Amino acid sequence: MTRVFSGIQPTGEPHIGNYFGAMRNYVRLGEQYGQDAIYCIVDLHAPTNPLAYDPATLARLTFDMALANMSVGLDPEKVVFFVQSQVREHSELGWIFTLQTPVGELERMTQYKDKAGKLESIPAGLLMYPVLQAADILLYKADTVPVGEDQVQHIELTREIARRFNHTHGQTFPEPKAVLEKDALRVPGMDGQGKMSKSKGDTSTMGVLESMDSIWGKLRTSPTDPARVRRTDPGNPDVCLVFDYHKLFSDDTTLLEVADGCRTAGIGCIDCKKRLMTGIERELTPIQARASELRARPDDVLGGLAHGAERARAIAAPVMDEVRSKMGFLGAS
Ligand code: AQP
Repeated sequence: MTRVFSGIQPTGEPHIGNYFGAMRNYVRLGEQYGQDAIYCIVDLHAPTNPLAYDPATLARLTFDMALANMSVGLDPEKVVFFVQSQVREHSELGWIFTLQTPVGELERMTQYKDKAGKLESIPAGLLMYPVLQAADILLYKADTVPVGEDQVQHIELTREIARRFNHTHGQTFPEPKAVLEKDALRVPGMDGQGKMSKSKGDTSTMGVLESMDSIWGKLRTSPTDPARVRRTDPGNPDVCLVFDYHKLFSDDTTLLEVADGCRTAGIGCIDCKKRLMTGIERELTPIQARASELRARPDDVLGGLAHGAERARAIAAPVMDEVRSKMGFLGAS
């Protein structure tokens, strides 16, 4: 039996990296696996990065993340969709896994090194992030995890954590595998500085719910092939950020035309960007229209999440009973 689990952090407005790398996949797998597709807004993870956490906005960002996912097509009636802090078992299983995970393994995680490198004082929670993530996945005995490429190392660690627990306490958890969206492994940021990331802020991201004017404002000045200085210089689409976005948003004909136009200097960068805007509008406008409708009915969003948390608890409770019993806790059934 396949069971899918994935989480998304409410650390900012969802962007097209999240959308193409993960959210679209959530919907597709949700259609296929229904109640065995479990998705979670991982709010307990958000405060692990003090640069991206603000208590005054966490609740709004959590709501907006739910709204965005529902607008993209995630149906809380069909799948299980909820907020992590509403299911206490995540924290409990996370603690149990910290007991068995060597600190050295956690210090090797690339995401930890990237984020810790920017901080003067590193919260222990940042180091423990992938342990809680393993608990998120294994609490549901999920074996399939749709994520972007940046999360593959964490999923490998989850497999290791499952193996270690099974070895010590007997077969309990599956060893889950990451499922990647091959066309959107690592969507680059609009500033041209590495992957698009919520916590890098507004200059890096193209928001799923961002207005077309605002997107155009950033796209107009975003970097292209640095060797193409004048309009008459031929360019190389393979080193151009805008062409990376064309691959996500444009149809095959447009893709061929802009690539050819760039190489022969037949199209200027601004015209190329305008053609990209057509694809962006086509993809995001219907999502944004659904988001506006849903925003007028906040109880539907909150009700969907509450219903999801109830279903999640029903799956998680017997798994935690099993874990407590195998750990030898007094009174565990
Ligand atoms: N640029 C990206 N390209 C492809 N996939 C991406 N994902 C994130 N950025 C890209 C995937 O989106 C899912 C949810 O991500 P997350 O919220 O759990 O955290 P993240 O990977 O750390 O994403 P951000 O935007 O970079 O958030 P912050 O800045 O808060 O850390 C994941 O499956 C991720 O792979």
